[in-house]
Amino acid sequence: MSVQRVHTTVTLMLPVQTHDGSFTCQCKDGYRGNGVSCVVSLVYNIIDIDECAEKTDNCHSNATCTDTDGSFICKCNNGYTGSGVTCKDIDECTLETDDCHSDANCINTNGSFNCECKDGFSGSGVSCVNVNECLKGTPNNCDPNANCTDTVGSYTCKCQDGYGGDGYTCNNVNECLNGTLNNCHPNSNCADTVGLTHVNVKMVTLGMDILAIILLVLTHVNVKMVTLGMDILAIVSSFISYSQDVS
Ligand SMILES: [Ca+2]
Ligand SMILES: [Ca+2]
Ligand SMILES: [Ca+2]
Repeated sequence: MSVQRVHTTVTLMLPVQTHDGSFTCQCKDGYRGNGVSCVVSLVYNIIDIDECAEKTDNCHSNATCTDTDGSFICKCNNGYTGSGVTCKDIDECTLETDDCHSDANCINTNGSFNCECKDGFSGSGVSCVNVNECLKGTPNNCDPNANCTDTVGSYTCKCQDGYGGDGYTCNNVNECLNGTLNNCHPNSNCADTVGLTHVNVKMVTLGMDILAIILLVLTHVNVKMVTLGMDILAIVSSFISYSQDVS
């Protein structure tokens, strides 16, 4: 529907400066006259046209048209800059006029921008907090045989004792192949186990020590027994010899 308004008496002068210092007057669009006098009157039946409603304005697609008496105004929408006839996106990220968190990435969009928390952080983008990847149930790339340590924005993985690797992949270390990695006696057998071998090695060593002590005790006892037996035998022999001498 055409929106029109009829004006009764309006006088408007618009001076226009010229190069020689004088000036000329030019009536605004929608008014008529010689410039010194611009009149809208019923005599001329001049009517203002709502160019915005008529869609006869030349505002940019990203601008808002506002009708005025005798003309219209184009103003770029929020997020855009320009004359209104031309409007271009404002890159808030480059201009750093965004409100993204310091731990978020700013992504410019046409007419606006988005904030996305960086890897290792979670939140709306305007606010971001560290993710604890080491919490039970939180997925991380640590090997099952590695210890996870949370850091701000990330985490680290370190292979547990008895395993070698970068933390993301950990493999059993055979301590028996390296004399500096086990404390087995040179004359003992080292048995590698998966993971905490050194504990087992110590257990084996302890077992060997206990066995050696038992053997030593047993041997000592036997020696005494033998000695005691020899003594008894000597006494008996002496007694027999004495008895024979007496008889
Ligand atoms: Ca108008
Ligand atoms: Ca933008
Ligand atoms: Ca973290």
